[in-house]
Amino acid sequence: MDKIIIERLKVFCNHGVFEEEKNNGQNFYVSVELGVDCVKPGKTDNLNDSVNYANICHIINEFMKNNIYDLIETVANNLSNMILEYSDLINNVKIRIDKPEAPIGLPFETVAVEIFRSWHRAYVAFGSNIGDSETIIRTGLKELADTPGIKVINTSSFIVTKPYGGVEQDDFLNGCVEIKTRLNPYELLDELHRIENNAGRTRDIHWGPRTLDLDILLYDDEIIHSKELIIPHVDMANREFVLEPMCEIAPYAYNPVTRKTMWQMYENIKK
Ligand code: PH2
Ligand code: MG
Ligand code: MG
Repeated sequence: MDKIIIERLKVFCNHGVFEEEKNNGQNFYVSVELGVDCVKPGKTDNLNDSVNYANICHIINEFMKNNIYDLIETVANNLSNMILEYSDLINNVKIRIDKPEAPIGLPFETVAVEIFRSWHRAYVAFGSNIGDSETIIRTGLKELADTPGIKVINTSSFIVTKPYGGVEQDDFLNGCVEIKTRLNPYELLDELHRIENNAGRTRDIHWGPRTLDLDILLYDDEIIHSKELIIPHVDMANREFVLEPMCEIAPYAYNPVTRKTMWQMYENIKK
């Protein structure tokens, strides 16, 4: 990926754990690498096809002067969020904040933090079989779209499906969404749980009736097996209620473990 680079933008401001740092201020130096595709602006010679680095410098300068944080980690994190949101052309950002005058009381060159943040593509399945499922799902999807760091790109049709998995219960309303997110998989999971809880979700019977279920199907090509989270979704290949809506919005998205596309998995099980 091409980059636009800003090196050591100097900002005098007041971040720091100690009162004297907050009162007196010191110099910070901000270095940024923006992941921006330069092919199009390289041909058109039009700034509208790229990201104006001067604007980024001013955003950084103003944010750092108008806020006071204890940690440069927090400064870097907030800056990365603002920069990723600034333009759809920015795919990722690396930020380094140097604080060479930090009050350490020993000779040193500099101290710094460096973070890398990116947009990611994820697919989330939704389902409901208690209450007014259509309204519950629409409300949940609105909350998803309103969550900072999540943009809903595409939503499938809602389909009525027979319960899968052996528990006798009412029919479901199912579908899935494609999102772009700057949250990591665990942050995304927390937001999905928050939205499920807002819909009155309780967790009584495993695979039982639910007001709203939001499951991460895919997150880029990542493979995660932890106590809290498994990605890709383990049972995707057996679930028509997942594969049918996925084939509508992303037939060529694939499971990075089995390397099967949604279309291939659906062809294998559809009746
Ligand atoms: N979800 C389950 C179990 N069974 N069946 C259908 N048709 N739709 C679902 O969303 C569903 C299910 C557990 O998440
Ligand atoms: Mg589920
Ligand atoms: Mg679930």
